[in-house]
Amino acid sequence: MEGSKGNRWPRIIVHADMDAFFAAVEELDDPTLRGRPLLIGGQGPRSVVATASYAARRFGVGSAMSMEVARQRCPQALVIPPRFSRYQEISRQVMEVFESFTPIVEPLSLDEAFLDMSAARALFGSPNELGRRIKARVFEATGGLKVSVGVAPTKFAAKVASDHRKPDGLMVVHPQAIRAFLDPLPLRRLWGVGPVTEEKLRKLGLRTIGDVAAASADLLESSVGRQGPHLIRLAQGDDPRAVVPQREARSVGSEETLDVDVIGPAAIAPHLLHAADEVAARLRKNALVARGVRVKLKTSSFQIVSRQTTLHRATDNAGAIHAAALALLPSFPLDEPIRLVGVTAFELGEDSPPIQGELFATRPDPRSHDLDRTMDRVRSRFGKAAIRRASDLE
Ligand code: TTP
Ligand code: MG
Repeated sequence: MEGSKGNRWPRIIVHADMDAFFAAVEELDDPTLRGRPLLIGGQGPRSVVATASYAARRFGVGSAMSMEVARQRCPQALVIPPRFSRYQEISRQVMEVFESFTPIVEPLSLDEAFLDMSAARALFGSPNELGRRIKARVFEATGGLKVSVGVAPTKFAAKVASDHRKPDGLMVVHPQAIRAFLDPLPLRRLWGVGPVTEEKLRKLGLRTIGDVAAASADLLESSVGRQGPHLIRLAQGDDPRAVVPQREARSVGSEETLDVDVIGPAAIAPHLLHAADEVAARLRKNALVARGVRVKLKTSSFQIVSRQTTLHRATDNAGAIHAAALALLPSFPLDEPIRLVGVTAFELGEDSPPIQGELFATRPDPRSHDLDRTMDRVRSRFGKAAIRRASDLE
């Protein structure tokens, strides 16, 4: 069971951003550089600073500044030319760590990504504990790099939060604290507000995100057009944007919001079968097999709970996935009506012919495998609704 704190989180979104990324990698690879003022960038007269170590930032230098100006402000800084392939290599390690927490990872740049942890919350403890674990795993995997982490119910709040306590930061913004967190921040922290929009908003007498949240939609629309209502919603902490994974699929899922809520395992089971059918069909279509099976349920009060299990053998069989999903049901709190049922297969691998002697273990029931294939063929010729299991029908 989740703690009562976790229950008020509609979604758990993490934004993670490495500290002084290029400079930190240079310090990692050459410990004699640690703690020294570093400017990463070219030496030429027109070059700009890609990033500065935190020791150099104290002198008022930073990204995108001309190298010339930066060197004037911080003459003792060491200038280091960037090594992009090394940064890419470390970036891959970091993204892999993120993907070990959730398949829903949206990288924004080499050193930064959103993670949607909503479905995996039961695995990693409280949002604070989750943030600590991500930081520790990144540190471990890279051999000593630090990442700042923001955890919040929306992308916008998570992004602002990760920056709030940099470097080596961890900040959790609880759903009920979003407004208090955002309100005092300056206009420029609002997504989509550049210098031009900022000036327009200032002319309206607005100074902070809280001012925007309290402004009238008509007033804002007359000044900044259709962006106005959007900015108000964002300032009010209303940001429904989803984390959109941009990597190759690491899992295959199917979920369905039910026409009517159901209660109890017997009522949930047919929906699990329906989802397992879909998942298995997509696995087969992509010549994949899965070892992990995850069930996600959303209660009528919109709480999401998920549980997962690992199969002895990888499968693309609907029956095997359904059986694993059913076996997870007793570990759910099932006393509330359920409005959404989902099944996800993960730990994917390529489908390969069964090894001799393992035939029956790999394909526990050859007839059920044939049934799956037949259903695929009928569906692909006549559409998805053409055939359903008898047990799928009410
Ligand atoms: P950032 O995350 O913006 O900066 P950072 O990681 O150096 O520092 P911090 O997050 O702690 O504030 O960018 C990540 C890397 O991208 C940065 O190390 C260098 C590169 N970069 C540029 O090359 N040019 C730029 O203008 C910016 C902003 C970043
Ligand atoms: Mg960074």
